[in-house]
Amino acid sequence: GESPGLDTISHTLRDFPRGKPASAGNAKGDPVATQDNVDVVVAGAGFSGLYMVHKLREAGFSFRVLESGGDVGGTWYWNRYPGARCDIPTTDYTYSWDRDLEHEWTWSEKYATQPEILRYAQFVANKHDMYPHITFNTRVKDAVWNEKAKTWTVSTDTGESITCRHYVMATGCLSVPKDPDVPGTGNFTGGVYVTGRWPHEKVDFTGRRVAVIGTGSSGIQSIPLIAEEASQVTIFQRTPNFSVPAFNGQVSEDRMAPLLADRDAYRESAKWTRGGVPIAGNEVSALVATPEQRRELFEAAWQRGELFSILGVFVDQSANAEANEIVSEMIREKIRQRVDDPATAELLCPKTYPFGTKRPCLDTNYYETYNKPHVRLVDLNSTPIKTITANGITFGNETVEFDDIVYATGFDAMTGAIVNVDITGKNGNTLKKKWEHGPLQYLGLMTKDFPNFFMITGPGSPSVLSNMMVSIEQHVDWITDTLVHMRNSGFDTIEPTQTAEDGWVAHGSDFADISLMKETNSWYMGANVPGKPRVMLPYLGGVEGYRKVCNEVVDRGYLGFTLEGEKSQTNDGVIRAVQPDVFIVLDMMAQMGLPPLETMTPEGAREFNAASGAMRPPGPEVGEMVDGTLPGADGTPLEYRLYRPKSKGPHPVVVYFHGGGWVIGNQVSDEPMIRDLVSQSDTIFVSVNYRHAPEARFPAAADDAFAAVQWVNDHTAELGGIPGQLAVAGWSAGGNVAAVAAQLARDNGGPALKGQLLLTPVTDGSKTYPSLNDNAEGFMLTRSLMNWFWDQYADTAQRSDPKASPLKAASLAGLPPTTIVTAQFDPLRDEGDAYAAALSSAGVKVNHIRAHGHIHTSISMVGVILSGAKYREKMAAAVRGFFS
Ligand code: FAD
Ligand code: N01
Repeated sequence: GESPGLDTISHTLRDFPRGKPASAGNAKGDPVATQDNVDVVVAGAGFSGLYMVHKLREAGFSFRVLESGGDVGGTWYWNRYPGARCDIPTTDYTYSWDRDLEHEWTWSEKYATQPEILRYAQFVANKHDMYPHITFNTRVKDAVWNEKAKTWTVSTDTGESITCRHYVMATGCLSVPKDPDVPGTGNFTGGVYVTGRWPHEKVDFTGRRVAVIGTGSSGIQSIPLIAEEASQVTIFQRTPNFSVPAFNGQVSEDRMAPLLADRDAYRESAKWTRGGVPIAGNEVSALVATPEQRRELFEAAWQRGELFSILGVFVDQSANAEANEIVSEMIREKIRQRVDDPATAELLCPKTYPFGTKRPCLDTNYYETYNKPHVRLVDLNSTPIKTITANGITFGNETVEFDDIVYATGFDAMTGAIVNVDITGKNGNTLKKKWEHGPLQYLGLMTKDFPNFFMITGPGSPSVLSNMMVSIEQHVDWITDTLVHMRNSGFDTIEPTQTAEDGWVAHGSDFADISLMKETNSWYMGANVPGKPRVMLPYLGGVEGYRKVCNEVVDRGYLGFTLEGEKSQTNDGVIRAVQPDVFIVLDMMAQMGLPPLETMTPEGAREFNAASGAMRPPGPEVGEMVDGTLPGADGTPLEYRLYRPKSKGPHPVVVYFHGGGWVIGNQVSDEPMIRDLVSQSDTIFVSVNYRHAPEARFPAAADDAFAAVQWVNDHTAELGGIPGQLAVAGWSAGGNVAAVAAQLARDNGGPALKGQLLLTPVTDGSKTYPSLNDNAEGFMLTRSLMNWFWDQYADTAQRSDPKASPLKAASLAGLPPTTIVTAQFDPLRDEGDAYAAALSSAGVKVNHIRAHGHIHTSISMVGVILSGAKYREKMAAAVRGFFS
């Protein structure tokens, strides 16, 4: 990232705001707060810092606010470029904490301009007499924790040193412009402008030749207005952005109506939405909708001109690439309609990443601007900038002269302002060092080894993915409530535990893993700043889900925090340990209040299971499905379904046994997972039903399983299989009978098996493993259901028989290569783990896959629980491995 021009640019950045005296002090000339020992220091006087002032004053804390800019407003103080506006309707991008404000201030437009939003911030600061608390033109340089005194010492670039108990960074997510990493930036002698540090006086581009580098929101908002003045505008585009028309103007009726009807209810409802803006959710899948339905839903969302409507046309567009492509293409069609020249239109159409994985833009006349004769688009992918010269830019094979260069190149987002301050916590640990590979934090609010250090809308919180006003208020409330709680309870310090922090970071990355966002080079991923670690910075769980988490942490006695003072308290633990999508499904099921299976008759349980199975996505297509019967151990015909891959046979064959506690299910009850495994492993699966308990108790199921394996082995060629290429597989009770069948095959002279694949199997009913108690309830398969299954299947005495509990076999030597998948929150986890360990000790080749954050049933839920997909991939790879 070294470029000769950085110094000049940094100098330019430092110099702003131009025309204002860079003296420390209070903007209004009131006496400036001068205390050097306070309860709380807040850095930043944007909307976060201002609300902190209100809350801290209300709670009776002493405090100082330090702001590097010359006035309040933060983002809206610095970003004065032409066209700067909000992209959340201003009716929603509004404080809710002052009820009267709702009547005293009226936004003039759907999306207010920067000057209006800045005036609003100033209005609030004046109304609530906040200015005397804020020291302007004063930057926090470093902050050091004093472990003995339990205080922070905060130092400024004006030479002040302030001691405080708590240090809060309200320094903004998009407040540090990224150093323009373009070669030769320092050579240019014309006008240089950075959107995020725009001069206070109007910049007049009339008659000038202007280059704009960057086509994010700042570029897209400013380009049309620059083009209205300039004689020539050349836009240097690296990655095109998706932009939709803002349709700015009057606030729409349907936005205003609910607000006017009941403002409190409206504001409250915003707090319990995904994005912090009340909006009717769409439950339609793009993959299921007809072309007409798609068009209708898309046009309706388009006409609203709102980010959250176009981001939520279809329920699956943010998680499913195919669904996303449907929306992406409809937006591209619109872009093509707006741009006259087809070649330019194609360059403006984003094609390298899914819609929504970079922040989309709302524009006014952006694409139409390219229809003007004096506006030119340069594609940096085909003609990169070689260098900026004294009076122009050399790119491709040409050099073009410019009077001005506008850098709309974005920000060092979310972490930039925080690590810009040298922060030293316990034992000399620095935050820069700790965050070298990504922001390690708990709830985006605090970080271990840095007691009493808080961040507002920090990395790890929904932050920039939400209406920031709603998120800012929630964070400020949480922080001040915590400070009040500490004061009332005699605690001096608060700090997250290692367990809690690790758990939250893992939860954040689990979310990223199931989103389309992690593949895209966006500032959400830190990918816009050279050398910045690539991690998902904001939390993807939404405003509502996150608020629940924060509230639950408090309700559970500050779970994951150590509080110390007159007394000391640590409630260690992880707030969200199950996979995010597993959590959502469990939450939904809990709300449905379904009756436990074990309260039904076996027949009732079977019907219930079949009915819920009928609602699942079917799983991927396979080549062919053939139904048949084969003779069971006692001659009873057993139904089977054969799943053939699409490729030309013959194929290896897996004999598969379904789950269902030996009581429920049948040869088709695990079909979506089987289809997925078949298509991924290119192997035939023969899923065989077996006799069920209580009608046929132990050992009927086990004997049937072995009989089925023998029969399939004898008929491999007729079934389209490769003789001798045979393995067994099963899930849960099916894993149990598969494991038993493998032992019987070993002990009865064949058939020879190439492998066994056991997904969360039952392996030992003879004793109670800890996981049966730890995961007894709340994870679908419960301890009481498992006990009920066993009671249906086998007497207590029979459960020590290796045909019921394969772990009890005298020897496990000589069994085929084994892949076992166990799930962290499965009551059966420990017996699966024990079987894997015992097989391994007996010399069997074992591939033990531990599914972190999963439950007994989640890996089988194809198309519902996305986080299970990677385990099915591993299972399919294991199957291929058996036969390679
Ligand atoms: P900021 O407004 O960034 O304020 C932080 C302040 O801290 C700044 O004034 C900065 O000077 C100061 N500071 C930083 N470091 C230090 C230091 N070391 N010492 C002292 N002071 C320091 N969000 C939305 O929800 N909706 C929108 O429509 C929207 N539009 C946006 C448009 C633009 C152009 C940009 C850049 C962002 C937009 N955002 C929007 C995000 C916006 O940043 C937030 O909505 C919100 O304004 C952030 O407020 P804040 O107080 O947390 O941070
Ligand atoms: O910054 P950005 P922004 N050479 O990072 C390009 C909020 N906001 O200031 O995509 C050439 O989005 C870069 O290209 P690429 C909003 O949240 C809101 O526009 O990295 N090009 C990209 O095109 C927004 O998302 C509003 O390939 C280079 C652009 O510069 C966030 O702030 C308005 C380059 C940067 O886009 C940031 O927006 C403004 C290089 N070396 C901002 N480096 C509203 O509308 C970067 N680029 C409310």
